Amino acid sequence: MLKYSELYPCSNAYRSKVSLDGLWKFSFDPDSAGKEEEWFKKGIPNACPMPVPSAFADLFTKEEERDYGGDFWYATEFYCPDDMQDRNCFLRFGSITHRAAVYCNGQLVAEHEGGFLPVVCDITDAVRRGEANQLAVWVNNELNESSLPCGSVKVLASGRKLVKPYFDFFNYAGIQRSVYLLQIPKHAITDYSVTYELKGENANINYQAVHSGEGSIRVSLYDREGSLVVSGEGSQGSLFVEKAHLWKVRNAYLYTIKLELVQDGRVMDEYTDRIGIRTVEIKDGKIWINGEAVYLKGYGKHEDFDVLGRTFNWSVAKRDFECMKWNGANCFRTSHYPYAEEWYQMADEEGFLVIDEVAAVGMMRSFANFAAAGTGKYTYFFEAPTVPELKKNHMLQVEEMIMRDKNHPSVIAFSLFNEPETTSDGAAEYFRDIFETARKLDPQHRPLTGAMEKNSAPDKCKCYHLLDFICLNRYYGWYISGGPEIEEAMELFAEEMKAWEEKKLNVPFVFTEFGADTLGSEHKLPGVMWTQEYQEKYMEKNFEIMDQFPFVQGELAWNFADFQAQEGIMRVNGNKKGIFTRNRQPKNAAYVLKRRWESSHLC
Ligand code: GCB
Repeated sequence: MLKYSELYPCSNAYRSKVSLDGLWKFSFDPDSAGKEEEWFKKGIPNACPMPVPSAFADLFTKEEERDYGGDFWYATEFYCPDDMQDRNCFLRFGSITHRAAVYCNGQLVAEHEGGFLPVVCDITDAVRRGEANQLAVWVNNELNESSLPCGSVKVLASGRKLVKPYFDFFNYAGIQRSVYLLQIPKHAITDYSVTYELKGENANINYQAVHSGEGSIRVSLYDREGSLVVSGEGSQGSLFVEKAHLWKVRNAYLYTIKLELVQDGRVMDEYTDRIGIRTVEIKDGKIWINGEAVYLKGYGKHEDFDVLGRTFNWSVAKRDFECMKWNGANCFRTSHYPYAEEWYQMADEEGFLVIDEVAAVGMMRSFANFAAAGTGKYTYFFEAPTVPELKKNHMLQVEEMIMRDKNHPSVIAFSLFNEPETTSDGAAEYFRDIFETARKLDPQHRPLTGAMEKNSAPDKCKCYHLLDFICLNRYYGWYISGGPEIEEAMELFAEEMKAWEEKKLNVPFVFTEFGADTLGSEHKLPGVMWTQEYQEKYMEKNFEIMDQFPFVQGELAWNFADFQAQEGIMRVNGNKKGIFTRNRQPKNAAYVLKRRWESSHLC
């Protein structure tokens, strides 16, 4: 029941959700002693107060705390009311990064691998109703070559563990999303999905609902004003919507769908959600939403903000959407992991298109994949003994992501990787299976893709044929021939594009990354690398090449905003490729994108 809790928590006459966010207790466990010493029963020693949700790293002032790698614990007490004895009881964490074990009153209630998708614990038997309950959570933030994302751990001479990501963002960890106590009827709606067919000005919503226990399903659809549009009965069926209001790009219309579980004329459970009628199709080398071709304009993003780290925050999300709307964007990629569900809710409301990415990043053995990409260096990643375990985790997380996000109208595609080594037969076999699995899971059969770095060249890549549209991450004029050599870089860029063109793939290409590190403080005329003037020039030059190839159907600049990354000689307190600063103010290049994205030739 409620496997992965695909349904976002809601409260109504049958269900209750109570937030457990607040000040919890927190303790590092560098010797991994907690499980054996039963801290989940005895309480966690040397605890300090810690907000939940939060990412602990940037809250501390000592290096060994910020950069901590290993086990750590959270604990809190929560009260469970006793007026819902007939309900099942769950805890739902939006995510726990990267792996967790949850204990309720000393009893293990869930274990979970993967740091970016919900952790749901059935505590019906463990909870004490009408009393205070003890909750303890073991967390570990280490990375290895079978975790998503990939990385490794180095033990320093001092004995301290240092997590070494194979990717370019800070390894923020902890309970970074909200926690809810849920009370759900014993016989409940456990999942639903919708698909759409447009018929002239009308539409069919094909729905499928899953429930536990006896009973039958009743479905009702309400318009924006709350008026009933159509209703239906049965676990699956079709709702005919006359003169349907479509969910359009940057012009969203959301209906409310209400599902009820009825037994002998009595409603046992109800679940409501907001859905949008829209179709997605890849055809004739273009991306079509509701039968209209759309050019993707926007960003690769991160969940990242000063002090908050990767903690979800509604105000940051709101500001991000306002900035993206201001410069004419219509799309973003959840690079490089599934974001908090609230991001997708906002995208649904705002009519943004989302490429939803699983945390399959770092599948190339390199501590600076951004620098290693394009060098031709080969690391035999998909020939390692860790691959079967990695693949198992990858498949599970693809499944959890699709289960969680399948009903969001904003989600128009799933990205199943970022920059793996795609040049070996091992990779081809690995990704064939991942894509096959994903294709079976999505009821809407949305396009599947993955973002490919420079080594995934037209003559070397063994995986591009799996992608419904091809996503390229390219840094011509930055990692490749930057600064005074930018004209040469553009020649190389055009050469690569011609090679793709010659393949006559007839699928759309989207640039999912292109960018130049730029310090908000630096100006120079004429521009040099790291100045705002250079970022402007870089963007303009790249666009000149993209515009020469009609099969380019989208451009998502890297990155929406500056973000925190691991320390190193290539990063100045984080990655500075933001078009906006980390506190969400525009750099000069934001105006270049605004002019371009608001001009009609890209519509
Ligand atoms: C990439 C990665 C991204 C990095 C970016 C960069 O190719 O996909 O995670 O942040 O390059 O800025 O180097």
